[in-house]
Amino acid sequence: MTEEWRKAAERVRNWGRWGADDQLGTLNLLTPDRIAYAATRARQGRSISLGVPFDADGPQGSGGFRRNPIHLMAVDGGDADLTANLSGWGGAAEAQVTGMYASGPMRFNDDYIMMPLQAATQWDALSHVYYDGLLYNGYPAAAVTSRGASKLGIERVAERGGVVGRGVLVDVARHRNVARLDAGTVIGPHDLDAVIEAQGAAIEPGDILVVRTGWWTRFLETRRSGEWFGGSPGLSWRCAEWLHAHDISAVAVDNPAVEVMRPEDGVMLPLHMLALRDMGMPLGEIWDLEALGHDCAEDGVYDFLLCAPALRIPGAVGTPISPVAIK
Ligand code: UVW
Repeated sequence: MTEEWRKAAERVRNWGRWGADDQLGTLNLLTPDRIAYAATRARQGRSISLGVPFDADGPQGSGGFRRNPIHLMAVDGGDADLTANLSGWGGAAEAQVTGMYASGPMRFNDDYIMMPLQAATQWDALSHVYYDGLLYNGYPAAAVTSRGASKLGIERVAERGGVVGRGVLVDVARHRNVARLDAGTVIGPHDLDAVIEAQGAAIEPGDILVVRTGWWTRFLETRRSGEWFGGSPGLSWRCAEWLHAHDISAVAVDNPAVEVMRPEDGVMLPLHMLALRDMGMPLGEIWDLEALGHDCAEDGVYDFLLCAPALRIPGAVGTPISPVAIK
């Protein structure tokens, strides 16, 4: 790790800022005042989905340590025929389904999903990454075991009712008049300033920064997940001090990892480390910002009420989400 990166890590580190036992990090900046203010940004009653599909055709491919979701039906209408035509097929399940179907014309369907919590649109919990053996706020890496995260699990976010706040879209691709940024494009702090100034929505403390690169459309075009991950444009780790100085509460991008996926100064996932481990700032990945981008360009309004609650999964290091922007 470079000296420059280490020094930046010290400058942005929020450990102790909200108490020695804090597990929420920058979500502490989403105060009641800021949430009430965010609600006033929903003025026209338009709700825009920011989530990508959780399906077998998703961005995880089949080769890495993650897989695409597998969706299985557990009960469906065809089971009525099964109970009628194939007695003895399923023990207790048969008894249960027969009992329900035999009692009248009303039926039900049920299903399961098997997937990594990081399969598609998600928040990374603060327990997701670490270095030098320490997690955010100095918790030991050993706080995360095969039984889950005993500290900094995603349930902390869910229990506090988050993530809800004022979102601000920074549409870097549209600002540059391109459908999407080229592979490997690095977005630096000055780029954020330039786009925000052109768009006209000033950043305020506690805001959730939502950055559009257009990169999600590349995946939809090719469905080649390896190339999509490896070529991703995104934020430079040098944006960490910008995020810190502006008191951003969370950052979400339409790419796989928020940051640019090319080595910057020899550090592995450098912005991940500064955001999650040093600042305590949740990262939102694989968001679909196409509809929001169009909407903001049309009415010239780049802020909105953003609702992206975490699932309450004790000990999880991330959560699938289906965020919405309400304008
Ligand atoms: C890792 O940091 C390993 O994954 P993600 O980009 O999903 O947060």
